Amino acid sequence: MTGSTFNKIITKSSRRRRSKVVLALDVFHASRAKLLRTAESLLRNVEPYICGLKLNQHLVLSLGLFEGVKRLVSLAHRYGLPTIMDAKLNDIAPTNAAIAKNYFGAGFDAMIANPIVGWEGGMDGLFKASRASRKGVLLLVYMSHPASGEGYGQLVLDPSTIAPRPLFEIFAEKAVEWRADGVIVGATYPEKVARVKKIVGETPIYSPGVGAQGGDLVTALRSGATYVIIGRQIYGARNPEAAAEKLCAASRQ
Ligand code: BMP
Repeated sequence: MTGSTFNKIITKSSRRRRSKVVLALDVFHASRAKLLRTAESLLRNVEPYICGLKLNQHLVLSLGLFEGVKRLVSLAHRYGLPTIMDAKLNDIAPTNAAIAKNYFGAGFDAMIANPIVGWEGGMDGLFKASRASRKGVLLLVYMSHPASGEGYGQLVLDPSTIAPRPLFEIFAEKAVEWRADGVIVGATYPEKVARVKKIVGETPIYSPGVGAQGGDLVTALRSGATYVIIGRQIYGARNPEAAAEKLCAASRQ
């Protein structure tokens, strides 16, 4: 649903910067002080070419949520960039809600979650906490890694239908029903991106797996992705700024 608060923020950021690239800042360094400096300097250098920042546990575990990570989130906000916490939440409602409230407390604008736990007593807690804080929820629908089909591609007998259906199609339908702010579909499976697009319509599709995992940015966007999530192809490049600039330009086509 494009009208949500989180969608408004990222749409505005994407239009203003003319970029559909969300940076996955998954850097690591044994020295925590060096790690924070590296992460901050990377963000400073590439910020003109991205429309959002996604953090995973890489930085949370090393830098601490209310210490280094909160500083990074504030830095992103100073540039006008929305921030997504990739915790892939996957628990009972009170636990999901408590984890999300911590991340929202540190300033994050949206959470990534796994719809496998279902609504009642699972995802409902997360959506309630997110709506109360006017934050976003993005749901995994088809992941980017080679074994993704073992889970998301399974044919299941949904109680509402007679014939077996791929699980990811049901997740895509649930994302619409639950009014998620976006779905995640791997750029490594452009045909899945296209299929999900048909189901979710205006709900934005975030597509990771570009570059290092073999996915192609332009193919993903042409297949229906709204944004691409990119990590190593930017922060692992000899010149991250030049890499981000090139990917940003490619995302405008
Ligand atoms: P990279 O561009 O370096 O492959 O990083 C992709 C990022 O997106 C990582 O943070 C990863 O955890 C995340 N991700 C993914 O790669 N595939 C998915 O299906 C879902 C993800 O969140």
